[in-house]
Amino acid sequence: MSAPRRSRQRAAAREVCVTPAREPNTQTATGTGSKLTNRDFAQVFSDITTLLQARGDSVFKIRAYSRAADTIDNLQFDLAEGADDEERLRAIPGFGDAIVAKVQELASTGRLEFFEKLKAEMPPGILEITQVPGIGPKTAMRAAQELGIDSREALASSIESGEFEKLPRMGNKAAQNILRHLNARISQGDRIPIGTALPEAERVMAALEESCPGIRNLTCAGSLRRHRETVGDIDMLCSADDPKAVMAAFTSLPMVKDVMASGATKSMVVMDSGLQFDLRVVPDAAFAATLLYFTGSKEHGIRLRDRAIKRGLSLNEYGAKNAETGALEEFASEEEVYRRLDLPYIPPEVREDSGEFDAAERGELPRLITVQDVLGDLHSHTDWTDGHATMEEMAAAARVAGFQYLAVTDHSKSATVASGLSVEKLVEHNEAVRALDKKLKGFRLLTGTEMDILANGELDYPDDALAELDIVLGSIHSLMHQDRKTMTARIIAAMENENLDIVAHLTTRLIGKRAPIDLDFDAVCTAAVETGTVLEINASTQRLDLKDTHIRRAMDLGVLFSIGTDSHRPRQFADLRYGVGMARRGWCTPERVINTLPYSALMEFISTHKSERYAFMDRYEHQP
Ligand code: DGT
Ligand code: CA
Ligand code: CA
Ligand code: ZN
Repeated sequence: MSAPRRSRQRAAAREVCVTPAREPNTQTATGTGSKLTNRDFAQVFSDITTLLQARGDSVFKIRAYSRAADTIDNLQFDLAEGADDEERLRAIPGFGDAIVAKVQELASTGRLEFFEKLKAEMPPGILEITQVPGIGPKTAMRAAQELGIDSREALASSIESGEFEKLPRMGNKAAQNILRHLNARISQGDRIPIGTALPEAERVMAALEESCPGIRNLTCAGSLRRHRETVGDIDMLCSADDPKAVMAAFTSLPMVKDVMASGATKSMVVMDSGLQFDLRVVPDAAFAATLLYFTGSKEHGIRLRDRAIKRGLSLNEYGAKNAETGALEEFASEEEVYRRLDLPYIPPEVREDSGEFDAAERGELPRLITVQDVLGDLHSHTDWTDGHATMEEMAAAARVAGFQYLAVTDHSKSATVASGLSVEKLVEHNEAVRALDKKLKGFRLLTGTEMDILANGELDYPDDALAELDIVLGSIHSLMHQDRKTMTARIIAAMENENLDIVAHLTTRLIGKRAPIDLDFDAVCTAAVETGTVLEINASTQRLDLKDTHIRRAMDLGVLFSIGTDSHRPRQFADLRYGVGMARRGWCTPERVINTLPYSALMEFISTHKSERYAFMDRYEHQP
């Protein structure tokens, strides 16, 4: 087990570019001086696609740009660096004269005249409001021209005033749904999704370590270390003998855009990514106490200080001061601080003052699941449907990421946007999975599907087709605005089918973009336990679904989980860590997650009748 473990850590460390939630990039490539990434190029082409669609341009032109955006997103080399090599550009599928010229212009000047002109010709706000689910380019155009809507805020007030729903083919129900998605975004505010923040923090930490050899113990703290799904800013901490040198290195990193504050031991900067970073430097002896303090949460810290006072200590950023003698006790680790306060170590993810102190006192803090506990991935896509790599490439990448097995779960027939597989194609797909599985040594593939749960809870494939598969995921991909009662009944009806193993991304929310479906969560959990169905913790950075509070509640209700990366590209297997982070925040233990089972035990689990699977998992003895 030690070999794959090492390789997964390596893969995770290399992974500095986890797909961020797509944002309209209003100042795309307008020469900030820094080199464009492939994502920047792809974003420009995808924005062009949107604008051409809005103005009703030719479908061929639209398709050319949208295809270019997609291709660039999936490119294996750096476009900005390779842009001079015209032959290489022309070899890229779909790169004709127009695209090649635009890539070169962008790479050399940082802007694109064609794009700037297009933006100037169109009403403002099109790119912003097409980001809202339910608003396509055509609707955005009509909203702009007929109602003067030029921003999310203007859109929200137009819906609230009842104007917006009068647009052709809109109506009150559709308008209200758009408003729900808008509100989901507003409640996130300016907070950054962890899928953007963590890779960005790793990029900055790597650069800082390189430019400042004297630095020790560099780590993130704050909400990022606690793995919250969004963070306000990024807090970092380190120790060093020469704090001034660290501050100088930090504030002059190439990615720093603005220095907001810079002191002898503390600086605050804004990076070119727009993210705000705080860095503090302390002496080695104070590091543990400071880390504890700046990891938070604030509420957890307050409870810790209360406990310290009861023991005649005053806890601060440097250590614990004896209230009588004034002597400062220092600590070599966070564990030591907790021990001094008669507590076991409490992991950062559960430091939210939500019951961790009581559990710790009673010795009932669970052993939280780790990335190393997860042995296989049960959710992935290939180019058989909407994935961007072949089955062979995905299997190889899953293995490199440290997994021992992988379920290939392409989409079912109703998922037309994701080019779902017909029943006949599904049979071919199974054969392909089995054939590849035979070829691979020391790695196993499972056949599977991510199948739509239809409007009334019926499944998208007939039972005899499903019975052939190792893993059947069921997902809501359509009719997401059903009312609570209908939706709950729909999901429970699907779970009652013996062939449905796992419900994937239950609430369908997209962080900051799409509101969750309305459902009776407790009723779904109860039905999961009763029917022997597993609920997925989807690790995709846009989803994180179930989220922490759901997982915690479902743990209490006795639910079993799987953690799936939902990878559509090879690099996304590294997203496992985000799902594990959510699981840990939900107090989830390895014993409750079926893909901590070794391959043979997992196969036993799925060949057990659904009604006996929970009992199987209860009986199973995990190796420590
Ligand atoms: P964020 O940035 O909004 O996602 O949340 P945090 O938790 O990272 O909060 P932040 O960045 O304001 O501060 C980092 C940590 O510093 C926080 O988790 C706990 C500690 N801290 C900050 N302000 C206070 C305070 O007023 N009292 C206490 N006890 N701790 C604080
Ligand atoms: Ca913070
Ligand atoms: Ca902060
Ligand atoms: Zn899905």
